[in-house]
Amino acid sequence: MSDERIVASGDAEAVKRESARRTRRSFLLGGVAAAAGYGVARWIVNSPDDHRLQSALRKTLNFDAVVNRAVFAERGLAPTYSVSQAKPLRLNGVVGLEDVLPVEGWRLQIAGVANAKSSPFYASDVTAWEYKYAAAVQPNEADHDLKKAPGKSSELNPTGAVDSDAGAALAAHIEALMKARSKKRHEGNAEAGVSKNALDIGTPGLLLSMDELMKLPHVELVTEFKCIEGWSNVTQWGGVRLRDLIDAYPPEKVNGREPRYVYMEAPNGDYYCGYDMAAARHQQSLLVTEMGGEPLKQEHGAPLRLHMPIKYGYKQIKRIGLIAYTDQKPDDYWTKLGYDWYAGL
Ligand SMILES: Nc1nc2c(c(=O)[nH]1)N[C@H]1C(S)=C(S)[C@@H](COP(=O)(O)O)O[C@H]1N2
Ligand SMILES: [Mo]
Repeated sequence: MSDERIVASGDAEAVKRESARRTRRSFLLGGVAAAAGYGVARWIVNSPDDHRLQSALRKTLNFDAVVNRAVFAERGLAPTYSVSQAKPLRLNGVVGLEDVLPVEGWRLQIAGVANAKSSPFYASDVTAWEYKYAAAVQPNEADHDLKKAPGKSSELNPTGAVDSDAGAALAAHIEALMKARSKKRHEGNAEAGVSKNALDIGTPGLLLSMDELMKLPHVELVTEFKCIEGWSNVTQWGGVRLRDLIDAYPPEKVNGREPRYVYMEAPNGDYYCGYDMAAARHQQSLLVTEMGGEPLKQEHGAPLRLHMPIKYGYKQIKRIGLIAYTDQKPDDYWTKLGYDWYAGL
């Protein structure tokens, strides 16, 4: 692991300039909305559905994304805070995290890499990697109660890395979450559907262990995590820049240029997210291995999750199993359920 510890905070002036710009943008968009008034409301109400939002609303979201990229080109920095301001992050969303996944049983699949064959980490079929889980907890769909899968608890701890206490702790966390949400409709993969970007069996690429990932420069970041549900939390993160991973394992060129997007998926394919290359290469986009100065917990996405402070929480995928470079705008779990693809802040 590298000793180099870099603080990814932007300088205070850059942050100030950025907030001034954002304020101007709010004015502009607010003004447009106010001026448009009744006509816009009719247009929205009468427009057909597009991914569960009326297409007019969808167009507005897409327009906002265009403005966002044109004005900021994803270069704006999210504000940073001191470590003393950081608080523990709540647990919010456990799609794809039903089992405990020790780091030894994990690999990062990378697809679309240039000259993959000449890499020592080359795999002729990255999908053949079998994630080795240590424990299983299964939500009972009927009452949102959680029970350990029978027969599984005695098989806990095959590696010694995760003991049954960790499994029980995760079960308790998930149970608390389900209780808190029991009045809401449960939306899982069954609803979002399988991602169109799921890799075909036989896709070549790289399989990286955590040891390899840890050779990239370590970065610390204290930023605000914002969930679209209306809460936020100043959180301390540690890990490596996604940008550094992309530079270390660069994508195969498409028509002589870099592909436009990065796609990520949790190991079982239940949760997935897409990012444009600018957001992926943003200096604050972090592949997280530590939270609050401690190793990342299972329920927060261990062994590896994404923090991307320029985007809402639903883009910050937990437990990354796959990173794929692609030139087609990738599928996104919450976009399929109606949220904006760009999710920019
Ligand atoms: N694998 C996975 N990643 C996920 C989710 C999820 O359900 N599964 N939920 C997302 C949403 S909506 C939010 S707000 C954040 C919550 O992260 P936290 O539980 O660490 O607070 O994770 C995001 N990443
Ligand atoms: Mo969220």
